[in-house]
Parts: sequence; structure tokens; C-alpha cells
Amino acid sequence: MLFDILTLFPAMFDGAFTDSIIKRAVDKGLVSVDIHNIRDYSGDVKHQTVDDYPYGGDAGMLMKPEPLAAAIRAAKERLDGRNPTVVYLTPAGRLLNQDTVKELSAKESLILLCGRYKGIDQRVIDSYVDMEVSIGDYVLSGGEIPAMAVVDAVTRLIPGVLSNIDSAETDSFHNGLLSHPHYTRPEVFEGIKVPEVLISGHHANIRGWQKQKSLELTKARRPDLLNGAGID
Ligand code: 4GS
Repeated sequence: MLFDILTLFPAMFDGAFTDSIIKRAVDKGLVSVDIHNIRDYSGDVKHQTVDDYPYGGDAGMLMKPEPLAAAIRAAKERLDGRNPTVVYLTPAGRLLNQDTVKELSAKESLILLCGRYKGIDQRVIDSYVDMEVSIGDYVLSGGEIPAMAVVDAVTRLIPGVLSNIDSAETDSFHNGLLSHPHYTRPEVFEGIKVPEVLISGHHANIRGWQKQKSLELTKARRPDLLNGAGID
């Protein structure tokens, strides 16, 4: 998977992918993450303007269309033959969930467009964007953190990225449910004991307990997920 990220704040990505699972995936050549500054495509050599006032007189600024279009065209050239999907991170997008992550992980390459200010000119969305994605119903200062969330979640699903130890099979949402509670040593912490079944060594009982807890937790916290998981 090739990620090409278009942003006005490339430095925000310093260190974002240099640890742990993502770094290993990059080192193994399973994914690559390329960061590009939209300002480099402003064409306006002297002022490098990337924002302008909105028509209609609303407060705040918008990202001008020309630098965005040029940045996307350049990214498409870099990814020529890799069939890139252009994703714009915006609260107006489809809410990112594990199904969407799965869908994105099947693509060959993704161009992640990070907005700033009040957003971007609608014509860029209409002409250049394939998919709009939101990471949740709250307002951030830019699309950079959503882009990082997409890279992280999508990379975990690329074959060969996760070892057995971090296996996606024990993650929340893997089977459409929340994960069961987890315990590690010590056996008694601040007077609270680890559930007996987990130290029983009885694997069928342990699996049964985990499945039941997973269902209970999902029913209590996220009943909306139960329909999707084919359980009511
Ligand atoms: C999100 C979000 C977001 C919206 C970007 C206001 C700057 C900001 N993007 N999921 N303009 N939530 N974007 O808040 O994706």
C-alpha cells in the first residue's frame, strides 16, 4: 500500500510513523508513506498563497482550488499505474469504521488530502475526490490527525504487517464486536482478583467466557454493533 499525504503541515507527520507496527511495515516494504506540502504547488512563488476568502462572506478562510488540484495531479503522477483513490478527510465524510478501513486496505494506493481552515473549495471535491471520510463527529484544526488514523488502521490490515502476537483476530471490531476485558499479572491487584476462569487452564471455558463478555460489553456500550454482527 502506498500512501501519499497532501498537507500544509508536513512536520506534523514527523515521528508519526517511526515507531512500532507502522515502522516495521514501512521497513518491510509492505507500505510506504510519502508526505507532500500543498504549499509547494501554490504556483505563487512570491507569496505561496494557499488560502482565500469564501464567496458568500462567511467568516474564516478556505483553501484555494488551484494548489490543491496541482498537488493531487502531482500525487497521481507519482502513483501512476497504482490506481490511486483520492480520500478527503472531512466531518462531512463517511464515518470511518472497521468496514471502511477494510475497504481502503484493499486499494493499491491512497492519496490522503488534509484540509485546513474552514475547508476546501467544493469544486476540488467534485472534480478530484473519490471518497470523503470522517473520523468522528467533532471538529479538528485540520485533516492531519484523521489522515494518521487512516494510515494506522489501514496498515494494520495489510497482509504480513501484524505478527501473530498483535493479530487482528483479538482486536475489537475484528468480528464486529467490542473486545472482552483483558488481564495480566499480578493475579491480585489492589485486592481485585483476575477472573477465576482465566487461570483455570480450561481453554474451552476461557473462549466461552471471552465470547460472553464480548457480547455483554457490546450490548451495554454499542448495541448498534450487534445488528451488524448478525446477533440481536
Ligand atoms: C475532520 C474529522 C475534521 C474540519 C479540518 C474543520 C479543518 C476539520 N476530518 N474527520 N476544518 N472530524 N476536519 O474535523 O475528518
